[in-house]
Amino acid sequence: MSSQLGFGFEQRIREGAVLTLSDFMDGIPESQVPRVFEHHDFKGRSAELGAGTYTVLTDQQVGDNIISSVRVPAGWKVSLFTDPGLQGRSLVLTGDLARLDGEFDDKVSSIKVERN
Ligand SMILES: [Ca+2]
Repeated sequence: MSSQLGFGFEQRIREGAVLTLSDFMDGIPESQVPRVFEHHDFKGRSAELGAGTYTVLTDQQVGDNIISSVRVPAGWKVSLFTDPGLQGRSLVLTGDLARLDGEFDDKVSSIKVERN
């Protein structure tokens, strides 16, 4: 992927590092960044995810097998995966989803976030 942000995250993605929000937030208004939620209807604990590849989900990203809804602002694409390392079943979102279905609810283990 090409870097529009210029923080050098491509190198860290290749190395398989877990990226944190602070790696990407500089200069991007918070409301324009995708956010994942612990519960349906955008409730519970939540975390903003800047552009990048989250090969595992730490508590900073709400956690593994916990996410139940996702806000995706216009211009973003969020790909959810049921296994770590962008493996397993996948679901691509380009808009808000208030209720993940049974295939993905509490089963998301890695995420790719891109700007369209
Ligand atoms: Ca949940």
